[in-house]
Amino acid sequence: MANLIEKAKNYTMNRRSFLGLTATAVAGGAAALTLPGCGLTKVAAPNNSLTTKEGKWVTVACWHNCGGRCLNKAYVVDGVVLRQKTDDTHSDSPDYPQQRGCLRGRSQRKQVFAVDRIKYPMKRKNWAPGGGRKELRGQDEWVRISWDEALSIVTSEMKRIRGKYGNNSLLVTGGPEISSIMSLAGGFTNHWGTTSWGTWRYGPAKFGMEEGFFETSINDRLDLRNSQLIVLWGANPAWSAMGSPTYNYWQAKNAGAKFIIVDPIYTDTAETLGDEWIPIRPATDHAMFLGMAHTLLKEDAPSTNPLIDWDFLHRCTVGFDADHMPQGADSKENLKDYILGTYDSIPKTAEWASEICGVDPERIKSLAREIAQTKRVALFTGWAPARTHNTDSWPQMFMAFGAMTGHMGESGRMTGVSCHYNSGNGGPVLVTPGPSGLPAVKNPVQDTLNDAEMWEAIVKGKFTAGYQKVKDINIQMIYHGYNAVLQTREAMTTGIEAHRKVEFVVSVGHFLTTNATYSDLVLPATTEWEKEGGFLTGNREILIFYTKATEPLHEAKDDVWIATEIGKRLGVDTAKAFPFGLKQQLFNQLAGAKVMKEDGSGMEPLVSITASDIAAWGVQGKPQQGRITLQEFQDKGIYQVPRQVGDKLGSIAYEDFRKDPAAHPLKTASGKLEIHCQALADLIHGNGWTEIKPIPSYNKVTEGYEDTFKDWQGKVKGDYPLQVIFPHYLRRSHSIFDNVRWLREAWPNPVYLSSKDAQERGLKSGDTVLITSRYGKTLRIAQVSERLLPGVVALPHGAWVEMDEKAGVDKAGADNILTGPVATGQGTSGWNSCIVQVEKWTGTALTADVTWKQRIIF
Ligand SMILES: Nc1nc2c(c(=O)[nH]1)N[C@H]1C(S)=C(S)[C@@H](COP(=O)(O)OP(=O)(O)OC[C@H]3O[C@@H](n4cnc5c(=O)[nH]c(N)nc54)[C@H](O)[C@@H]3O)O[C@H]1N2
Ligand SMILES: Nc1nc2c(c(=O)[nH]1)N[C@H]1C(S)=C(S)[C@@H](COP(=O)(O)OP(=O)(O)OC[C@H]3O[C@@H](n4cnc5c(=O)[nH]c(N)nc54)[C@H](O)[C@@H]3O)O[C@H]1N2
Ligand SMILES: [Mo]
Repeated sequence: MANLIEKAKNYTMNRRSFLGLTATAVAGGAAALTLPGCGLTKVAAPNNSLTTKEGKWVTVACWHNCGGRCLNKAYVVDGVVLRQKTDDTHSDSPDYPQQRGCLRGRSQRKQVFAVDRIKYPMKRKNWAPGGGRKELRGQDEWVRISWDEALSIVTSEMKRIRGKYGNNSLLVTGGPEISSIMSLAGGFTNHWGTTSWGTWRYGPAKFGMEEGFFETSINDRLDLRNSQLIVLWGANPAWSAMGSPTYNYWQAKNAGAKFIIVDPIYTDTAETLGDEWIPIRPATDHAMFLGMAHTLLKEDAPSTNPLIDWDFLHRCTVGFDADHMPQGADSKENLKDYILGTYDSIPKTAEWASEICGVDPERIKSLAREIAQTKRVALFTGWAPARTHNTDSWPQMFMAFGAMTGHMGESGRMTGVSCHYNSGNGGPVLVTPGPSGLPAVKNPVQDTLNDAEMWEAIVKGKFTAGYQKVKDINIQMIYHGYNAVLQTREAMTTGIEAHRKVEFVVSVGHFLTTNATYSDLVLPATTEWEKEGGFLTGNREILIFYTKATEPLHEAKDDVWIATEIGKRLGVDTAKAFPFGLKQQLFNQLAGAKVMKEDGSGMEPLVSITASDIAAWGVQGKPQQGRITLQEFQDKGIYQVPRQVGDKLGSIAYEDFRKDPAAHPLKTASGKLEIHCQALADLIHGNGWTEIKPIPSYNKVTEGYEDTFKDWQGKVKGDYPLQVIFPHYLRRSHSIFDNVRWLREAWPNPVYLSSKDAQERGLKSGDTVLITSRYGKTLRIAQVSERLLPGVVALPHGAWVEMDEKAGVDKAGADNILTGPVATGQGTSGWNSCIVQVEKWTGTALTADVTWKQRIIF
């Protein structure tokens, strides 16, 4: 195996030979290499013996949680990936686009074959049963150990801790494999949250959006070309939805659509697609919508200036005005009177909104008019504006405005979430794998910690379990499976404290990530490239089937093996969780894969399987007839449903409902879209943190714009005068890829500051700055830009924390060092409501992180 790594290194270290090998294959990705200051200075002689050997192109996994759903192919010789390419399975066209990868996917061999992979099980030098010197977690040395010793330590600590404190003292933060085994072993404390969707997570199903609506709240991409105006509200597909979304939007632009982007940043999306950019303060979107709604209510005149779709409102919604209230509701509690200020004497005018959101009142009004007067509008939002504290009424307001303007349920007209892999492409899934057949195992422990409170619960021994229900909890072990929670959940400062408090911490993963750094024991896991295979789903039109590129590297083991070995040592019947192996699971998913019939009338089997396929795979199964052969699916590695304008596979969200709401009711008490929704208010109340009204009234955001002032009326700024947001960044998929040097070089991870804020602080691009919040401090090199609204700071999401313990300062720009344990509403992760100060750093200046020492242990 060591030899294999050496071979890979010889190739990956040699920039010139890399360029020679890949000049045609990675035209897009190669941009990364044209920048100066490459960290790859060590040039080894190329190992020519591999280049002369015949290899094979394999569809490999691009398995990270980014917005892209792209084809990634690797040219493999002797288990070494010599180059990568992307979709060339068919020629590209707007209707039937190739699924092209980004520079992260194309750098993936740099990740899988990296010198900083965790190669062996290892323990902290000063660890002892019970924790040893726990305060050294995060700064200790590592000692290589055998798998046998590692597994014995894990299981003896688990047994000891659960014997002393009970099963709910074991926190498992992720990994379905270990979760199943631990469930069989008496259970564990789980955690929950809204990481991605913010307040779109649990609330919208209450007021009438379909469960899993994120797939089905907007029309499909071909219909998008029928929209005349596309509003992207807090969505940046050019950065956070790789692959086809921006290309699909581009087709709508070619067809004549105008794009308006509403975002604190003049994003690459605004630059690429935008006709107009409206800069808005973070977490103030709800106020702006109220201002727009007020404008329409004031100016609407049904016969001379129709701006509001009263027909849609009256037939399909409840709660907008006093005459259309749900049963039992107080008729005064309607949205219209709230907006007009009938009972609270505060009309929510454009001027009222402007004070909060920072957009000129005339611009608020003109946008409202334009949306109302344009016939076919796509009103889209990403999740980012909802990843804010105490904005549980924002999704309902967004949908209420869509209903007011009637942009729902017709061609070219839609209102909803456009984000991640469904960006600009809604509708039911057209091709899907079958189930793996693994049984579900129920966790007998009920306790579950909300992400916002998770670390605090460990430190303080209490957590919120509902309205006026605070429960005791005594977590003493943390098992980190498939996740990066110490890095990616709020309140990392408290998180580090929690990790130094408990008796045992173990991590399973690929690199010395933040989770691993603060553990006692680290277990090396295989990447998807070293496993049997799997599927990439999400984009409704494609199913990617990837297979193994190389055997497990070093001493890495897959999560099933690790969980099973732990289970055996705990005396669990592991066959209850894993009755058969990975190959059979994969086969079951292939045999059960379904694709939509061409006439749209239902699903049919995707894959033809013969008796000899079954024999060759060595699995249990029956031959079947499908659309493509198993061999073809494996060779291509993708099935993409052919699409063309006018086919039967399109989708118009809420079309049936709009036509006949009585025959196609929504899943609400009234069967309609509930602009007055008691169930939503009850949900928030029941969680026990905050309260909202049944109508989408404005709630002050915790750590939002208002909180940047110590005196709001007098407009006197406080200690944290700036709002920070955390764009999902091209260098990484969350925390993944942060250590890949090509990507570090291409995307240096600065903090973006507006020129105005920089000038006021005497800062210029290249200066090292200190960013301070109520909860922590971090350093970054400043990038001063005209592309940011003054008052807003943008720190890219996901950099691996690098604490200077003495100074109490992180050097890497880790976003969650700045966020705090603030739980509101739906238990929302409110990343984009966080306030900070930025100042010049007087200590040692930072160097670009591509020059930093890699975390190579052995
Ligand atoms: N401040 C701030 N924080 C945020 C966000 C934000 O906008 N701002 N965004 C949030 C969002 S939207 C999300 S979805 C979360 C993401 O939060 P996470 O899911 O915690 O983040 P990832 O970085 O994707 O972490 C995945 C980890 O799993 C590991 N891994 C990958 N494959 C395997 C495997 O096969 N086995 C094992 N054992 N491990 C594996 C990877 O190496 C990586 O460390 O972050 C959230 N955090
Ligand atoms: N490159 C990359 N792509 C990713 C990911 C990644 O880590 N890296 N992660 C993936 C995952 S899991 C998720 S959940 C998605 C997240 O996808 P998004 O939520 O769309 O991503 P963000 O970059 O956080 O935000 C999108 C835009 O919203 C703006 N914004 C932030 N706050 C506000 C606000 O309060 N109001 C308004 N109007 N605009 C605001 C930001 O400036 C940004 O331009 O991205 C996915 N795609
Ligand atoms: Mo996410």
